[in-house]
Amino acid sequence: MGILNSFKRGLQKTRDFVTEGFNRIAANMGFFDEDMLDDLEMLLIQADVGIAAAGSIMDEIRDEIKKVGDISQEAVLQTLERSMLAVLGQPRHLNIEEGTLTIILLVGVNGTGKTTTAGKLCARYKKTGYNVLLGAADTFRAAAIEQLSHWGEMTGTPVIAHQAGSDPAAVVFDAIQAAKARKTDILILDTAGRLHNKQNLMDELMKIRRIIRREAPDASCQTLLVIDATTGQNAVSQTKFFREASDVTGLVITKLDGNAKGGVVLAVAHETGMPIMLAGLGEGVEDLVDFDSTTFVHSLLPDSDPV
Ligand SMILES: Nc1nc2c(ncn2[C@@H]2O[C@H](COP(=O)(O)OP(=O)(O)OP(=O)(O)O)[C@@H](O)[C@H]2O)c(=O)[nH]1
Ligand SMILES: [Mg+2]
Repeated sequence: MGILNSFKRGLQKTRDFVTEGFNRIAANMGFFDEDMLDDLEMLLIQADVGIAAAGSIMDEIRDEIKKVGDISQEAVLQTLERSMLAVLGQPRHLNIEEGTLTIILLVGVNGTGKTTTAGKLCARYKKTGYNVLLGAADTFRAAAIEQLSHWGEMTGTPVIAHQAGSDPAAVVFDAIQAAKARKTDILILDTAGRLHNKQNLMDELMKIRRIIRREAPDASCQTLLVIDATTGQNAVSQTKFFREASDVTGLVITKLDGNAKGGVVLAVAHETGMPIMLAGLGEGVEDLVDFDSTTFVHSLLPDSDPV
């Protein structure tokens, strides 16, 4: 399936909500007056675009109308598309550097999809011929280790794991040694999303970071913050917390298929300025795609007539 179709299918609920809403607002007259622009702003906020991002998008639409004077449905749609793309910024994909170890560290609050994303990434890279290793650095719950081991079995990938309750930094240490010994291309590390308190979690992530820097100084390390799209504006505050605890290099937004609130991607991009690298569009192994701003926006909005 092409990437546009994957996005369209995954974002179906948000797409229906936004597309139907837009067409409903525009249906009466085929052009936009001030009240209709207010309705459009409300629609964006209801799709979880966030007040600030929605405000910035609407400012651009109003400015364009003032400048050009075109209030047609088509013109508004085109400016909407353009300003959404501006909010999303330049895309950055998760690149694997050849000839050196790549470490992908997955962080995020509990239940956002870290372990699932680890499994999906593992399957993706195995399929393209990389030598992959999984590290179960979520030692908080026995079930977490089992869950990752299950992905390991499914994809034929070795998993470095210790017992539940052991020190996650020790797992990371062992996983790095194993990766070096086995000439692994990509080491994917799963971490805990919940500890006894926030300080514990922050300390643990910082310790993991120190071990990686010390034991694998030449590795290319990507720390991906996994965010659940269904948690709405909460996602923005999570990003701020994790950026302090770990050197987040990019975001993974999961469960975009879960409800009609996929607009949260725009809120997160606007509020944090972090690149969104991957999108989770379902629970299946194939349901993880490189985030593509243009495809995302095209999947959200009604099809515009080519100009
Ligand atoms: N619909 C949907 N479900 C997802 C997606 N990604 C993960 N899930 C589901 O979300 C649930 C939690 O996923 P996990 O991968 O266990 O989340 P986690 O962050 O590892 O959770 P903890 O280990 O408890 O911190 C599971 O039921 C997954 O199948 C997605 O993109 N779409
Ligand atoms: Mg997990």
